[in-house]
Amino acid sequence: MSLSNLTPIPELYVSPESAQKLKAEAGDLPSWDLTPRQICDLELLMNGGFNPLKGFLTEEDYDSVVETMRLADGTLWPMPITLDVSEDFAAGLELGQDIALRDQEGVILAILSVTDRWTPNKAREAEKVFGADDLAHPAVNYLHHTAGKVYLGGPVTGIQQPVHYDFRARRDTPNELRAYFRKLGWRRIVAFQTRNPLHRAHQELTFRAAREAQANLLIHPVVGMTKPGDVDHFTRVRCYEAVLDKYPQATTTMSLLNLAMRMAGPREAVWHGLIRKNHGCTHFIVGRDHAGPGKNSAGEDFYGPYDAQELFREYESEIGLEMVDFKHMVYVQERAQYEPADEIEEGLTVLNISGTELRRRLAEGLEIPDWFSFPEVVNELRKTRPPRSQQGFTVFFTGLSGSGKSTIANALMVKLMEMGGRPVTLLDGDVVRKHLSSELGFSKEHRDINIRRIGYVASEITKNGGIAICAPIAPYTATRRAVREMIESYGAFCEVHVATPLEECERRDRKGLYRLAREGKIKEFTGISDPYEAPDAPELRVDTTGIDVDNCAHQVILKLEQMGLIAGN
Ligand code: PPS
Repeated sequence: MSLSNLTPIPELYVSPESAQKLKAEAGDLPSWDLTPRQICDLELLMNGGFNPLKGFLTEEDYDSVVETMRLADGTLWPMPITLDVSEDFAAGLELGQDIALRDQEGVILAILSVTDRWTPNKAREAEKVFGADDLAHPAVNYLHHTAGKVYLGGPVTGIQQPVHYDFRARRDTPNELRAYFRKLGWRRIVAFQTRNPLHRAHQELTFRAAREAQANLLIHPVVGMTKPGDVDHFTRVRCYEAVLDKYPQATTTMSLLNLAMRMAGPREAVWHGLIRKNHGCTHFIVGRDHAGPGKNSAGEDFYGPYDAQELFREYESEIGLEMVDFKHMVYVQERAQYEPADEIEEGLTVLNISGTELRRRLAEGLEIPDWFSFPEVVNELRKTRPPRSQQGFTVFFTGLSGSGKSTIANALMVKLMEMGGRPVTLLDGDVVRKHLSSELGFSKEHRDINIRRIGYVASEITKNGGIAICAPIAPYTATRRAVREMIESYGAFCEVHVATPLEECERRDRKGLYRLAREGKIKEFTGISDPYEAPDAPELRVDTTGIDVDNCAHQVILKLEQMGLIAGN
């Protein structure tokens, strides 16, 4: 079991000539524009990374995978790989029909022969696959808020690989890696899955894992989709390249995997194992809390720290890959070296920096000791994550019409401009509706589009180091959450609930809209004839009743200081 079988595995691509022909004919087919996650899934389907799958799961396979972690024929497969689409698109199809799958620029990557179409029970999928129907789980949130309502299934005919412009030399299909191992005579290969930068502890544990398994090492980082908020893959790959030099020459290689992770802990570990088996590996490192999604909405871990190792062990022979348990490595000061935490005698000084502590040190511009990481890695991280007081951020006001959002937002803008250092942009509700969303009304659908547009612009401002101040009503929790996610991948998000009560807003009725709404002359008016879902846990809540604007804006400034976003004097 521990010697690799490096013969090629089946791919779903047709010959270049057939691909050319299919492409020419596909112009007449209905087209589905793939989402970023679907592009990742499709790439691994086509290149054999998801072998033995031959396409997107049928309904029967899906049910079986969800319930039993097996395809309907009994083959082990723990993750539903489904093509989610909109109801409108699905309604226009007939079973048996071919559809063209296109990337975001419209290039046809594959043809899907639709054999199945169904509306999944997403709550059941969440419970069974991710362990809880809890929106704090990133994949459950995706399932309910991003994925389409209908699933299509059927075999895929591969036309061409998704195009990547970055790190091309570092991307390998399973067959390319197999050929590489074959060429170098590597027969035992231990894979290390990662979505984080590598520091000295990781280097030490992977090095030890390879030694223990008497295997060569494949560092196999995920560059498709990882957990929201992770260090972007461009930075990570530059870090990995720096660390690669620290391994003994000719024992180790690195290849990038365009996988869209689901953070499904134990099931994900089994899935990762099958994927690495397809890539020609014989051993797989499974650590503490493998592919863990973080805390659930009750503040507890979704999975036990060793659940993934246990499930993997149960299926080890079926996966066909040996597990190498992750040894939690810590730094022993007296010996000036890393050792497994469970092997250290009492009385020695153990040093460790957690992920959270590292982020804090980077955010505050503090020193990161040499025993923890490599100077090259720290340097890369600092370039991407300057201290918080130099990063972009977004202040997002939400509240009823007339609650005082715009007035406070204006005051805040002036105060921030007085401080200087970063450009400030105000995306006020009325201004946005004039310049960005003039065609939109106030239905739920239109409000959501409006807020997502604001979120998008704010995320671009944040990404580029500016301050965005938004002040729409933004009445829906789910949409505000989506905006938060968009922005938090680039910088901080400070939600301010302007909680002035409805009676007070109506009493002020600055624009005379409440009167018209009461008279039924304005439909769907927030607070009167349309809902407002107040935020549960905003960074700050202010009520303008009896407090002047300057004071409210000052409260926001204090909050921003507390969050480390503006440096105190
Ligand atoms: S939303 O829900 O976030 O998209 O709304 P927003 O873009 O902030 O627009 C709010 C301003 O539009 C005016 N207006 C209405 N508000 C709520 N409901 C209805 N039906 C409506 N029709 C017009 C209103 O003046 C809001 O301005 P603010 O600044 O909030 O008082």
